[in-house]
Amino acid sequence: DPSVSFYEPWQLRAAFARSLSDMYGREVPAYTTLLEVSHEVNADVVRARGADAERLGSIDRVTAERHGAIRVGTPAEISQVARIFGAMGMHPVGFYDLRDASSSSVPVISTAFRPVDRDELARNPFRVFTSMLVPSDRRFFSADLQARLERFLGARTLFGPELLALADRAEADGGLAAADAETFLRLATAAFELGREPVDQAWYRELEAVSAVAADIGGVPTTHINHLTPRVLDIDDLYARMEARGITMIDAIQGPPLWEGPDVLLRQTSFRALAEPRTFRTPDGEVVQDSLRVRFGEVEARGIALTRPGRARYDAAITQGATPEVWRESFPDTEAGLVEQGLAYFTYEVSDAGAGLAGITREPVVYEDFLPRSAAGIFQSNLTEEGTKDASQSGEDRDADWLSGAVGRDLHDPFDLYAAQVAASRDRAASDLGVDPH
Ligand code: OOG
Ligand code: NI
Repeated sequence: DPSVSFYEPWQLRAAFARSLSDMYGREVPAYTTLLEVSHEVNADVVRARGADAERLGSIDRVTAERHGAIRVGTPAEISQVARIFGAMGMHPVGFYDLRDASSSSVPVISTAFRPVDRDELARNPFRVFTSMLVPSDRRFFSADLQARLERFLGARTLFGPELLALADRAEADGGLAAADAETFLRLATAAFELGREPVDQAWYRELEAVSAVAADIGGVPTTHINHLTPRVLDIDDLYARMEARGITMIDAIQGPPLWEGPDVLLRQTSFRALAEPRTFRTPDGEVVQDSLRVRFGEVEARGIALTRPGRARYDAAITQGATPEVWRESFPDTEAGLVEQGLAYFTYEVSDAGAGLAGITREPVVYEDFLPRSAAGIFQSNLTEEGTKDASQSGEDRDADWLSGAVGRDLHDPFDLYAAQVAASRDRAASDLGVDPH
């Protein structure tokens, strides 16, 4: 944008999300179809429901809204990722351990980089689910394979020195001058392009036999965006329209069912990973064309953020099956019911009720995070091979503190962030009304 001479973190974030989206659209044309259909669905919902359609975010926010998913191999790599996202005002939130999500487990632990302040979220809520391989987990990797994997990962460079220097400068100075911003955005986008170098076939296949995700991360010398997910206001409609266009979707929409009560947390679905051409180097040195199916097109609908008790209720309901019947037994069918039972987060805004009277309106807080169970499902639904896992071995302990150490930054607790948003709104409302909030 030639009118901008200095890019603040949110402008870098918004520009990066657009740039990644353009790049991913060129690499995965079906993603462009998904965007088209998402826009059609959103426009129809706004037409049909009016202001109510924007209850969980303005249509401008929702239209630009994406989440990305990336996967890296080592603490050094994830700490570099944290510097790049830090430059864009994106901070690590939450800890997800996908290694023992029962039926579908993958050898990674994850966090999500995203803006944490209300105003920053409103400007652009871009978030990236970021996973890191755990090569020391004996359920997946032998000591020998771990050693070779760590050697391979230790020898590669995902993010060059110029990109990292610009990232550090942006974070220290609160942004970048236009020319530097342009370089930063170009290098950051390029870092997530699909690699063109031939893949070592034997190495890739050896890892793939253990876990397709391990091969995707540790079988290639570069990283890439795995998927970029737009937000829709009616995911059931989107699902039907994609199938009508002849695009095969995974079997189900994951998360809560379609029902008459308020939408909570997250509902997600995706089209199946498409075969993308990749070059391989065979063990006898020949370069051959083949294909890999690792990247897919996900789409999501976001609902209201749940409190810890609300989340416990959600987890219990999901294990009983995400049917409308289970939901009717588990959740009240109005926002007022969610408030009364303390199940979800709402902010309080002072509005002018007319005739000089102030009114207080209650606004739902949109869920900004992810769900480990659907995350594992999303990983797995797009893998063709089950992989092998030795359940008799025990997994290496990896918790939020450990990941925080690897990332080199504190991990925010998502519940704390939502609660702080509610508390801030109460304070604002009280001061607007000139009363003591306590
Ligand atoms: C990340 C899977 C998690 C989501 O939306 O839950 C995720 C991955 O496949 O790398 O993106
Ligand atoms: Ni995703």
